[in-house]
Parts: sequence; C-alpha cells; structure tokens
Amino acid sequence: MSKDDIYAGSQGPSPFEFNERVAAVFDDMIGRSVPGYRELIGRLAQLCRYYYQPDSCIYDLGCSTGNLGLALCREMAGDTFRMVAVDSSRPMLDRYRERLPEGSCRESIELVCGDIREQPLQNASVVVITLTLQFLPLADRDALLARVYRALRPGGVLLLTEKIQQTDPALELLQQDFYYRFKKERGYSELEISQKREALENVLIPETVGAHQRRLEEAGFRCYDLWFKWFSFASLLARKETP
Ligand code: GEK
Repeated sequence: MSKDDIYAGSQGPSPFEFNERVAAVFDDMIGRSVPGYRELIGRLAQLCRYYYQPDSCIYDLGCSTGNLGLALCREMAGDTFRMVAVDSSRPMLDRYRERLPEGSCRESIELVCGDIREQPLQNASVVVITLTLQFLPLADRDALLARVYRALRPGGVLLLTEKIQQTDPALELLQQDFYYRFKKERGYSELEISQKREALENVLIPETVGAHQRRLEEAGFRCYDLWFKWFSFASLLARKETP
C-alpha cells in the first residue's frame, strides 16, 4: 500500500480533488484518516448481506477503490448478488477494476464512472453512501436522498456514513481535538493535518447528526438508527417500511 504523504511538503492553497495522486494512496489515506474504517467497511458488508433481497440491486454511491465491494465479495462467498458501484473519479475506478478478483465477484459488480446525482436508481434493497454525501453541495443532498427512498424496495435500507459536526462549540472543539490526536497517532504531522484541513475547506461540508436525521425524515424514512459513532464520524441505517 503506497503511503499518503501528499500534504507533507509545503503546499499552495488548492482545493482537495480525487485525482490520480489521491487514488494512488487512497487506502493508506482513508485508513489513517477515518477512525474505525476497517470495522466500518466489514460491518457495512455484513449489513449489505443481511438486507440484500434476491433479484434486487445494491448501490455503492461514491465507491472509491472498492473496499466495500471487495469486503462484500468475501461476505457473499460465491452467492449471487448484484452491485452497482458509482464514482466520478476515473483513477479511483481504475484501481477498483484492477483489484476485483476474476470470477463471480467481477460478474456481480458493475462499475460506473459518473456523478451520483445523475445515477439512475431502481429496484434497490441496499444503498450505501459512505463519506460521499459530504462532498455534494448542500442544495443537492435532499434530492438524492428522496431518490434513494423512492428506489428502495420495502424493507430495503440506506446505509449513510458521514463526517459530522456539532452545534455546541465546545463539543465541536472536543471532537476536532480528538480527531487531530487520531491523525497524529497515525503519523500525520501538524503541517499535514493543517494543510489537508485547508484543502478540504468548502469541499467537504459536514452537517450535524440532527440535520441528517431531518433529511432522512423528509425523504420519507420513518425508521432509522445511529448504529456507529466516533466523535466526528457517524453511521446511520434507515429502513423503508413495508406499506
Ligand atoms: C469507501 N465510500 O471507501 N459523484 C460520484 N462520486 C463522487 C462525487 C459525486 N458527485 N463526489 C465525490 N465522489 C468510500 C469512500 S471517498 C471519502 C468515499 C473520502 C467520490 C470521490 O471521487 C471519492 O472517491 C468518494 O466520493 C469519497 O467506502 O475520501 O473522504
């Protein structure tokens, strides 16, 4: 795995992009930037299996290099399933394609290069959006979740994971402090942490857990749970009920 040292040297101010350089170090970057990432991906794969309905589709919106798809292939252990994995970064999808093992796994996962806001969604039993809604303009988030709700079969779920913020300033400072501790403990320098934070300014726009819950309700979800939380990261499961 290539080491992420993108922000180790002094940088000019340029916004963060999912380009070739980022794709090349993505696995190291995400593992050292998202607390509990491996646990999260493993459990999301198990949840996909748990909620998957025969002859339906699992969508992974913002799939990057395919960690969820690969974990799901292991979880399904040769059983039939269908997943559509979408990302707008060609370099991310190139890596995903290289990593997909030959055989049933390659046949089960369709890779789509495109914007998740334009991806047609239908006959879904599971829709996964991990750390990607946060990169959409705020104005576009409601419409995507409303489309997800419409595309889900009754009993189907949305699995939504996001970096989150707090409304209380002291709690916001606390979670930032613990997040920087986490990154320092994983070898990022103060310069790397601050330059990455600046690059993500106005690119990654976090919201509160409350704002996400309100959006789920507006989209039509009546049953949801915050199943995983680490200071500034939260994972929600929302189920479409049977009429
Ligand atoms: C994982 N889910 O490892 N349309 C399509 N893709 C997009 C868009 C968009 N509008 N905006 C951003 N992306 C993954 C991790 S990473 C999170 C997701 C991170 C893509 C972008 O190209 C990138 O691959 C992904 O969303 C976000 O389970 O790097 O913090």
